[in-house]
Amino acid sequence: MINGNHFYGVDRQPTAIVSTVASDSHTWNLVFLQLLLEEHGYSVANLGACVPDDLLLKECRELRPDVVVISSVNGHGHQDGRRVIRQLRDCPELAETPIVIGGKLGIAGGEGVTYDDDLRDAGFTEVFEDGAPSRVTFDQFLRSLPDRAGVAV
Ligand code: B12
Repeated sequence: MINGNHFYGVDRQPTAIVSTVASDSHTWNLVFLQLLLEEHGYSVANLGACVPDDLLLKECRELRPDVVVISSVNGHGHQDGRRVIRQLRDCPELAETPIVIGGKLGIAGGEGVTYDDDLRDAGFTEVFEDGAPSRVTFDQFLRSLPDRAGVAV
C-alpha cells in the first residue's frame, strides 16, 4: 500500500535538486542549501555552478525530485529564473512539482524593486528574495510539502 513516504512499509527518502542558473558562478549558497535540505531529511542532487537550462531540465525530468530549489546571488536571477521556470513548467511531468527560487535576485537588495510576484506569476511555487518579505519562511515552506509536515529538524 502506498501511503505518502511509506511504500510497503519502507521509508522513502525525499529528494531535492539544488541548482543555480546559467549565468551564476557562486557556489557557497548551493552548499548552504544542500546542508539545510539534508537536515530536513532530503537526499540532495547539487548541480553546481552555471547550470545550463537544458541540463537543469534534463536532471529534473530524470530524477523527478520532490522539490527543486534554485538559488542565484549574482543579480541576474530574476531574468534567468523567469526564463528557466517556463521551460520547467512546460514539461507535463514538472507542472505540479514544487519549484522555488531565492537569493539576491536583482541588484536592489530586496528594497524597492522586488521580484516575488513576478516570479510566482511566471511559475515558481514560492520566492525567497534576500531583504524582501516572503509569504512564508523557507522552513515553513518545506514543512508544508506533502508528507513533510511532521518531520522534525
Ligand atoms: C565569494 C563571492 C564571489 C566568488 C564566488 C566563488 C564561489 N565559488 O562561490 C566570485 C569571485 C567567483 C564571485 C564572482 C562574482 N560576483 Co560575487 N560575491 C561573493 C561574496 C563575497 C560571497 C558570496 C558567498 O559565498 N556567500 C556565502 C553564502 C553561504 O551565502 P549567500 O551567497 O549570501 O546566500 C545566502 C542568501 O542569499 C540565501 N539564499 C541564497 N539562495 C537562496 C535560495 C533560497 C531558496 C533561499 C531560501 C535562500 C537563499 O541563503 C544563503 C545563506 O544565508 C558576495 C558578497 C557577500 N558578502 O555576500 C559577492 C556577490 C554575491 N557577488 C556579486 C557580484 C556582482 C559578482 C560578479 C558579477 C562580480 C564581477 N563583476 O565579476 C561575479 C559574478 C560571476 C557570475 N558569473 O556569477 C554581488 C552580487 C550583487 C547583487 N546580487 O546585488 C555580491 C553580493 C557582492 C556585492 N555586494 O556586490 N563572487
